[in-house]
Amino acid sequence: MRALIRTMLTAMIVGVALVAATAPARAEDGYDLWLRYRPLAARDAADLARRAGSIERRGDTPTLRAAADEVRRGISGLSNRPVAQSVQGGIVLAPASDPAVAALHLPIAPLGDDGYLVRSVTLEGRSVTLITGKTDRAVLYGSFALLRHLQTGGSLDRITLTSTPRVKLRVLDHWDNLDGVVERGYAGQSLWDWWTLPDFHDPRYTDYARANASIGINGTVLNNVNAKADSLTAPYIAKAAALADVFRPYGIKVYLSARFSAPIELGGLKTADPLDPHVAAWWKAKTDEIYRAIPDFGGFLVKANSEGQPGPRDYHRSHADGANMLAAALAPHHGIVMWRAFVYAETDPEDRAKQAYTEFKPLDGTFASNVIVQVKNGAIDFQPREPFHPLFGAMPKTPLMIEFQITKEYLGFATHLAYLGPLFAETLASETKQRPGETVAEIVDGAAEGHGLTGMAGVANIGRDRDWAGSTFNQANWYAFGRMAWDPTLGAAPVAREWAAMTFAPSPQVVDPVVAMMMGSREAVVDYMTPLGLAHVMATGHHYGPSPWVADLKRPEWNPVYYHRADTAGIGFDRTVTGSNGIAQYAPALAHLLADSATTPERALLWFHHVPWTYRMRSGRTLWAEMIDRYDAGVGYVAGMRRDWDTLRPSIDAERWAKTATFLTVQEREARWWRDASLAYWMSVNGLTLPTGTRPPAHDLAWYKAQRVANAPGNPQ
Ligand code: GCW
Repeated sequence: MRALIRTMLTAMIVGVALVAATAPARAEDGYDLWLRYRPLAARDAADLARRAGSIERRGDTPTLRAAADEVRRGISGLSNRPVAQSVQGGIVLAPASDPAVAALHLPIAPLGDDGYLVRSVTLEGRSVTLITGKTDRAVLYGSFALLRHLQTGGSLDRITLTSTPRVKLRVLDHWDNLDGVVERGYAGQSLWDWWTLPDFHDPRYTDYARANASIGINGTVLNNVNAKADSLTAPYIAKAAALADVFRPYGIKVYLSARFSAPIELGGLKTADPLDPHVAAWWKAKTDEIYRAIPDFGGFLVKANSEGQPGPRDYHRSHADGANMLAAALAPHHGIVMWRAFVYAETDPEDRAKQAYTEFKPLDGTFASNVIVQVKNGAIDFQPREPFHPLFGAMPKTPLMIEFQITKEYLGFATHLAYLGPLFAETLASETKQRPGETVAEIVDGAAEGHGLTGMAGVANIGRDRDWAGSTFNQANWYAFGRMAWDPTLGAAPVAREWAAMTFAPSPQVVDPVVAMMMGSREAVVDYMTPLGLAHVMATGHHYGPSPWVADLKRPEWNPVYYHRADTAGIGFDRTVTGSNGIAQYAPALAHLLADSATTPERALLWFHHVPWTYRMRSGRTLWAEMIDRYDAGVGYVAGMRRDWDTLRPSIDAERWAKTATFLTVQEREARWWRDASLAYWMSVNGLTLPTGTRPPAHDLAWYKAQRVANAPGNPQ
């Protein structure tokens, strides 16, 4: 009996010890993002330790040091043992110029500057895993690729990993104000503590750079496009320079949003006219000053003549005049201008969706060679779903970069789970029909038109929240943006799989259900907010919650009724020849399809057509019945995600599980709110009833209209 008790006790102690050995050493609060490096299963960890017992770095640059530090951190964590740097490592980081690497005659040339090769080789008589590429930066990217491989279930056995980025500028746009408020930010205050910069380098700045480098991001615009001239003053240049110093080893360049009227506000000039020589001289001097502090400064991002921002149109000059003037100041330093095409004017009665094209298309071919025009994914404004912007494919002589919004201004802020990979992928895979088979991705990566300057920008969702992005699943959107900017053809599901394996655990029991939840989540948001091509039906100002009834705002195109045009007869914005003829901005072959509601994809029906409530859908249902079905599908999907997440509870650490579970409860409640408020309003317009069996809205329309969301985050006052 005693012996039995002793055996049981021993078993219990061993059990406790085993649990302790496998339990995460650090709290899982989301801070580590997808770079958690938690121990692999015992056998894999031992195998890794055997093959990667030490790490060798050939070269002593800040970038190589950063890369080797990351590999050491990652391998130590995954193998659950300390890993040393030594002169003879199982993993060797070396640029291709290293004589021993050069002697291997590896296919480095096609990799370009940033492409990497990770391969099992025999180097000077030893079997090693070599991480190499033309530049130190490529070695850094290769290091992260190797760690990703190991975190997602790969081993070091006969490994070959290689990839070259298809897009040159892979940039995060921070809409961070100098007072710490992030416009459309739902993850707390700005990461940049301008007050303690340039002296204090918060360790988070380094972790931010690590995270970005791990997904290939190589640029960051520090301040909001609704810019203050102050960011161009000497003290703020010094602060930006301090950040640039932290980011440089990670291959990340700093850019600034430039306020077009800065020569007046800072320089005391009477004008900001881009053709005025004093204005040009002011910008040249200012640019030179920035480069003295930040020798590898990336350049300027400009929002001009849009939503109250100053710009060249104030002086009857074109957007090209404005962009080219800045480009001339930057050119000697190899800097670039990212000039936004997001323009529309309240004085212009033209369909808002047409205005950017109307303004920019005639300027094709007139921009300086270091200007890239930054075009939002859709023609209105980061809605849950928009058809691709008609400028893609329509300005063949001008490099265009695409701008996505990673922060979820219109998709439920931080609380709603909406994986944006499918949104990015859907836009990138859209066929322009300008030339046979041409996709938006091929415009963005330069393949279609042969531009060398290419780019993808994402409006960041990062703040000072412990988990950076406001929720674990929002981290996936940051991750997906970076991965798809590196390669726009990767696909949303493979990227989600990588992320889920790294963020939670590499087992199919976790990855499969998590990815399944993610993949339908954005469509669910579309369904419960803006089904079948609806857009811009959200509440005023903060943009949270439904308000399709709003009709009294100053500018016509700020009102939801402008977009949905619902009346007793039907709903939708007629962009055919009988309406705004917006479809004519697309290639003729596409315009031809969009001209007819029957050949328009149903997901974009109400974007292009005003159709009767009784319109027959492909399902055989009326439009009205189909809309109700979509709203219900959206709400139902969220309820399903909540249930799926419940079943994952044993596999996910407590803190991250609980926060997501709570957010899913919020999302389900709010999906219902969207559905019910929308249905109540549509019924007040169309006078129709709900089909039998349909759940009626929980309240009457007056109740929904009376709802107020106070102090919603991210809303510029
Ligand atoms: O979506 C709108 C946002 C504004 C933003 C603007 C833009 C930075 O509501 O907050 O301003 O787009 O992209 O410039």
